[in-house]
Order: sequence, then structure tokens, then C-alpha cells
Amino acid sequence: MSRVVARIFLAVMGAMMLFPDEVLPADANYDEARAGDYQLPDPLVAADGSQVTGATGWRGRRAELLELFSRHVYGRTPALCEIEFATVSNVPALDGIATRKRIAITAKHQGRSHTFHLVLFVPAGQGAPAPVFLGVRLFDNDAQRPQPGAPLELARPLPTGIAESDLSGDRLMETILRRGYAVGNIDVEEVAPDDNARYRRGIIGLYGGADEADRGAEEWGALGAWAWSLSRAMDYVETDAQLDAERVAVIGHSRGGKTALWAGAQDERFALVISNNSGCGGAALSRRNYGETVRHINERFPFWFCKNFRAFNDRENALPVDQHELLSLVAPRLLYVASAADDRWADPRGEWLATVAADPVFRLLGQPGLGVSEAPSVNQPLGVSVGYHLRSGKHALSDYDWMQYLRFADRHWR
Ligand code: GTR
Repeated sequence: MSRVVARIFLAVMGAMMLFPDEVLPADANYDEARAGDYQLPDPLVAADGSQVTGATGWRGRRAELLELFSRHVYGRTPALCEIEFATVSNVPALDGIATRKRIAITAKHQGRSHTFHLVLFVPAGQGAPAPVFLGVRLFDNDAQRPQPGAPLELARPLPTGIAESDLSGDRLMETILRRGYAVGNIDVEEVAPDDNARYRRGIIGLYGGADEADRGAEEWGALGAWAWSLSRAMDYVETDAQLDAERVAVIGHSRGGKTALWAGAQDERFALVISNNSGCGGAALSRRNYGETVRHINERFPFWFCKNFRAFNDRENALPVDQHELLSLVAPRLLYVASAADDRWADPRGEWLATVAADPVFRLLGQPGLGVSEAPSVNQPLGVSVGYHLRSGKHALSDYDWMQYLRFADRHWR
């Protein structure tokens, strides 16, 4: 190998190690004219062809959809085993405006056990139980001053539609706490490591064995395990008198957004479900050929979904479900979907169209839903019980996004 070739090779390897997810496949389509002709399955038509006309019919249809997502997309969530909580620490934090709790959550199964941690920041000195935002990958569990998102990198003056009051800067955690909300995070590395070679070394191995060769076609993957861990965090919230289990939002960005949606779809205790730039396998329609596709995601992250999902690589039209039906599983509860205009890999338009296609289910169940149908303008949040915004800028969970979620939660919960 010549020295030049060797150097290029090392540079590329270096970049891949630094930004393993940033090396995106070159064959993605970004031409709206080639996004494809497709027909979405109707969430309100049951498998036997009958129309769902009311809340009772929806219960049955909901069960059908959950079964389809389990069998073909995310894999099956194992039946609940024994769970134990232990408070590892409970100390003042962030100059006294919060307490920081570290909770060990231990799952036991057939004489073996696995432990992971929930770290919670709870606003101090509140008379009433605090509503909670729960998610994975929101912040570093070991940081003294964790940030559950990033300040939006915007030049001043701000673009039309964003006011200074829409931003919180680098004091995001403080802002959320001062507004009376608690925030909890789970480290996915402790639940199911985010790595194809190691993802079974956690909760997946506890239930299903450590060997990849034993993996069944419908067995859950890392996203399923992460979603499951958020339900265990919810179990904990129900035991803590400082927290309000009736007002818990499950939130996540990108793969964390896919996780939040799958958790919120299955577990109806989450009163609000927030998807931030969740893209393929999250809020974006799989049938649209734009940005990341089912094949791309299965090839790069074969351990996120169940094996059956691979049957739909380049065959999205054959999927018995599409992602608007995942969103519809949140109904009649509160849903918020957010996209970023430059986040083409996640297909912002596909996220919006999925939200629109889910909306009839919310309305059938007596909720106002989006309340509009015209396409959103940049930085103009819209919606009533289903919220949506298209932020300017790149793929990120920014302070702008958080400020909209706080506003939405305030509007419905205060
Ligand atoms: C990308 C992946 C996306 C999204 C993103 C992230 O590489 O293709 O589906 O999950 O990572 O989580 O940041």
C-alpha cells in the first residue's frame, strides 16, 4: 500500500471511529419527485376489512397494530419479570435547585439478574409532585451539570419565527427544573449496549441468552430493550411521591425518539409522547423513499429491530404497517412530533405526513389532534393535542425544541 493510500485509509478509519454514525450511505434519495408512489395502510381499517368506528373498536385495532409492530418491526417485549428498585443516592444538585437521585433497577429472571440505573433531577422545594420527562440518551448520567439537549447554534439576529425567549442557552436543565419539571435518563449502554457485537450483554441476554445464533425472528432488539427500560423507569415513578405518575412524558431524540415512540405506543401510562427527529423506524413513513430507508437502517443497525424487519429491505410497500400507525397508538393521549429542516436523512416531510395520517385516530377518540392540515412553516409550532414543529437547522435536540415541549406540556398540564 502506498503511503498516500495508507494515509487516506487511516483518515477514513479515524473519521469513522470519531463519527461512526456520520458516514451515511451514498445511495439515499433526496429528490421529492422520486420519493415514490405508495398507499398507506389505514389505521382505522381492521385486519378483517371492517371500519373502526368508536373507542371500543379501536381497542381491538390497537391490539392488532401492536402485534404487527412486535412481529415485523421491533420484536416482542418479554413478559415482565421481577423488578426491584434501590436508591443508590439522593443528593442536592445544581446549586440546590434540584435533588439528584440515582435509582438502581434490577431485573431478575430464572435465578439471574441484571441492573441498570435511572438518574433523575427533581425540582427542589415544590409542594406538589412534579411532572416528569423520561428518556434514554438525554444526558450523561455521571455529569455534575448535565445538559438534556444542545443550545441551538444560531447567529444573531435570530431567524424570523424564533424569539430569544424560545431559547434557553446552555442552562437547559436549570430551565426545565425551574419550570417545575423533573427529568430522568437511562444510559442505554447499561440496558443493551448500542453495538452489534455487544447488544445482548444486558437485558436481552438475561431473557434470551447471550448468543446471537439463538436469536429468533421475532425476538426484540436494542430499541425494544431501551423502550422496555423506560417502562421500568415509569414503574419507579409510580413509587416515588415526589413525582407525578399521571403527568409523565416519554421523550427522545433520533434513535432515542424511535425508542420513546415504541415505549409510548406500548405503555399507556405515558401521558405525553415526544419524538424529536426520530426518522426511519420512528416518526417517518417507511414507504417514502427519502433519506434513510429500511434497508439502510437494517444494514447499519441490524440489532436495533427484530430479524423479521429485514424482509422489508427495499420492499417497504409490503410492510403490514407504516409508522403513522405507530403514532396513532399514542391516541387519545398527547403526542408531539418535531422535525428539523436540514435533517434530510430523517425525512422531515415523511415525519409530518405520518403525523397527519395518524390524526384521524386522535379525532375518532374525541381529541382535537393537530387541528390543521396545511403544511407547517419553519419555526411555527402548530397543533392542539397533537403538536408538531419544523425547526430550522440540523439534526439535534436543541433548546428551541425543548422550549416547545415545555410550552406544550404547560398548556395541557397546568
Ligand atoms: C443515524 C441513524 C438514524 C438515527 C441517528 C441517531 O445514524 O441512521 O436512524 O437513529 O443515527 O440516532 O443519531
